[in-house]
Amino acid sequence: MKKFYVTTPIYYVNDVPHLGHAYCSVACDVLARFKRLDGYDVMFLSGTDEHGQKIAKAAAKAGIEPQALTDKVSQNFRDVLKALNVSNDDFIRTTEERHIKACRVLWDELLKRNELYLGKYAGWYAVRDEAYYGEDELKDGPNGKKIAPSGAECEWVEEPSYFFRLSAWGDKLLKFYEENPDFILPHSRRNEVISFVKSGMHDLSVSRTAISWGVPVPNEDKHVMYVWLDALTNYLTAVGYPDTQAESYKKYWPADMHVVGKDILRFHAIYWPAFLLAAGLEPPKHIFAHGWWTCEGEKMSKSLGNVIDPYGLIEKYGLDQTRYFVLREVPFGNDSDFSHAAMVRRINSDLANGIGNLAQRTLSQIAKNCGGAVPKHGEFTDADKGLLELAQGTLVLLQQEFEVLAFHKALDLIWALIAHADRYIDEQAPWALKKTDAARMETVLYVLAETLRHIGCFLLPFVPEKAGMLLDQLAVAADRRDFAHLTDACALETGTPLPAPQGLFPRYVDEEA
Ligand code: ME8
Repeated sequence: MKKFYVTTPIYYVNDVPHLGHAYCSVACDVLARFKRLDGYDVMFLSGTDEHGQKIAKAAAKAGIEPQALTDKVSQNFRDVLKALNVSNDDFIRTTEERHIKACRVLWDELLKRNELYLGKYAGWYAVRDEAYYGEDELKDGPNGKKIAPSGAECEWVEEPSYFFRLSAWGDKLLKFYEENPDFILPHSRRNEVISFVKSGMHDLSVSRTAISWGVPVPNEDKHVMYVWLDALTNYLTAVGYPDTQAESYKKYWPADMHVVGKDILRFHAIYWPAFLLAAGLEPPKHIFAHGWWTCEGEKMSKSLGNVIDPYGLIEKYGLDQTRYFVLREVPFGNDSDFSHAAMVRRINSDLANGIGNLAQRTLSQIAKNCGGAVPKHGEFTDADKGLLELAQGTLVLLQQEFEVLAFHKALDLIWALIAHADRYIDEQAPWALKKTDAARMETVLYVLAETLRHIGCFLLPFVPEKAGMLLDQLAVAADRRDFAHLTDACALETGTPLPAPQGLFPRYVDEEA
């Protein structure tokens, strides 16, 4: 069986889960669900990033122990995944024993291979990003502060530290990018990584002595691991590392797709493959950097009080409406500004008037005029064949778009099929055939029902509940909803009783407007 290992970033537990976190998790969920339907054995991982200075500081501010903070906030992230109907197979916390063990074994491996050495770090550090910055990258801010390109404030740090020999990996990384042109997606992000590596790499500080909230470095009481080395290792831990003979490790590693926000591409596309290659492990196949959601043009943040709460969206607009909107509104990889007006437009035009209306028109005519059962089809005309062929041909196009996580283009393809079906129903006018040619009316409604079966299967990854309802209304059994069951263009069996049709997507009427 083909396998697919997909991951979200692990979320910092100093924040409330907001639209940005929901976005990435839903995107990975859509990908995982698509691959499962397409016959892959999928491993889908999410989790929380719980160590480091940022978390220690947040706990101190809240007046609680870091472990207590992480227990509470990690659960909030777990809960929001559930509320979003995200189907992750595992949820990892970096404070778990399995993970601490994995980090320490990886460390020993790097040390054994002479990839680490003890030195002293003297330079700039941004706690918000948990990142080291070179002097040349910084700008002067107010009150003599130094500001990183991300906008984070930097502080001067001097401490004994272990270093990873990153400077020795530049050429090997460049060769790796050249040999794997699809490693960094979307392709538009590739150059920024390559030019950063070409500009020359310094060895990377990978342990800290000024803080203690982290994975202890083996045999070095005063050092804890740099939080990014710890965090990135989560992708290995979850499939069984350090047991490289474990069934799950052999099956799933290397990861097929790490989906990350564009702000953390450098860590995933540079440090991560360097650590792995240095430890003699295979790097992941692809890193996809998605874009950023802002709210009214501002970065969302707890302190600005402008975070978009996923629970609020689900309550106001519905779960599947929310999932659909975030993936339809903007190409995955681009930035977007959240707007309620755009959300309402999408719900009404694409969902209520688009798929909702097509399903309603078809299913209510079947209920009224075909005795509430799958109609009988006669010989197909060119128009019938044209629609069925488009439905059949859509799968391979979707598979191509999913290779590069072009969710909006995948949805475009499904909506092109819906538009074709809308034209077909208008042209064939089954309501008029009722009196003149009942047999032809049944054929037309059969073709539409089959098209809806295809659309239902294609929509399952995006809107699992609503697509499930649609397939229920066509009496498609739960074990016949995967893409293998689309090889037959006419799988619906004439005479199968259908349940009474129910609306899928109501129009959204803004009561406050
Ligand atoms: O960076 N728009 O965690 P994090 C879109 N722990 N996506 C957003 C977003 C926004 N406004 N805000 C957050 C970390 N995200 C590290 C990762 S991985 C080994 C360690 C999404 O909680 C985006 O995918 O700050 C981002 O990369 C992710 O949440 C994690 O952000």
